[in-house]
Amino acid sequence: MPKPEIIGSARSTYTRVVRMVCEEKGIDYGLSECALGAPELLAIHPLGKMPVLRHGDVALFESRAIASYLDRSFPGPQLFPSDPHLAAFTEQWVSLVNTAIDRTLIRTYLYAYIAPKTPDGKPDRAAIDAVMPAVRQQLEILDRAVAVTGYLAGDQFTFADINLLPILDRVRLPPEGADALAAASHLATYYARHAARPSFVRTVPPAAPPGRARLN
Ligand SMILES: N[C@@H](CCC(=O)N[C@@H](CS)C(=O)NCC(=O)O)C(=O)O
Repeated sequence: MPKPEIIGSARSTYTRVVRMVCEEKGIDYGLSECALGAPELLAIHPLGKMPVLRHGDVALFESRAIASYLDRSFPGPQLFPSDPHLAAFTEQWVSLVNTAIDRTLIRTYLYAYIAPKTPDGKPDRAAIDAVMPAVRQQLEILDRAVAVTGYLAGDQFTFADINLLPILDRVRLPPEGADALAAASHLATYYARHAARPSFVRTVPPAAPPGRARLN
């Protein structure tokens, strides 16, 4: 079987998600680094978002679709459970994270640091202050979700956890995010435990290039 090629960036949370799937399953894959909106992305994703996948004749866009394809196509631990209840729990958390939590924690909070719309390019204090109540509220939701088993879906590591961990990794970098994560004690323990997984360690993003806010 040819080697899957993930096209995206090591700095992108969604690219990291599909890389973590490969790492968890022991899939030999390649990462082709590219910029946002690059022609290689637009050739596959109609909106030019990352990541996209090439695998033999297969070309796919959207991280969840790519992850599901990789999970079904390769041996190794099953990351999308087949049990109906567990499968639904997994989908439930993936959906909430992708439709609401990513928007609050990454697109609004983190971007106010790394891509601020301020005239001087400094972090957008007004945007940060405005979004913090929602950041705290959503981290509390996640805190309750992992409190009992230490996983989002049932008592096993699934794609729901993979889909969340790169976001938590970024949100803890600026000070308010770090404080909010520390205050959500079950979630902080969850993050620390799963951040030790080889799939997470082997996909840590490189530091931001010069000229961009350095949060790591
Ligand atoms: N729903 C998409 C989201 C992908 C996404 O938004 N990726 C970001 C990088 S982490 C991106 O391409 N941003 C550029 C843009 O939104 O134009 C997926 O799950 O693959």
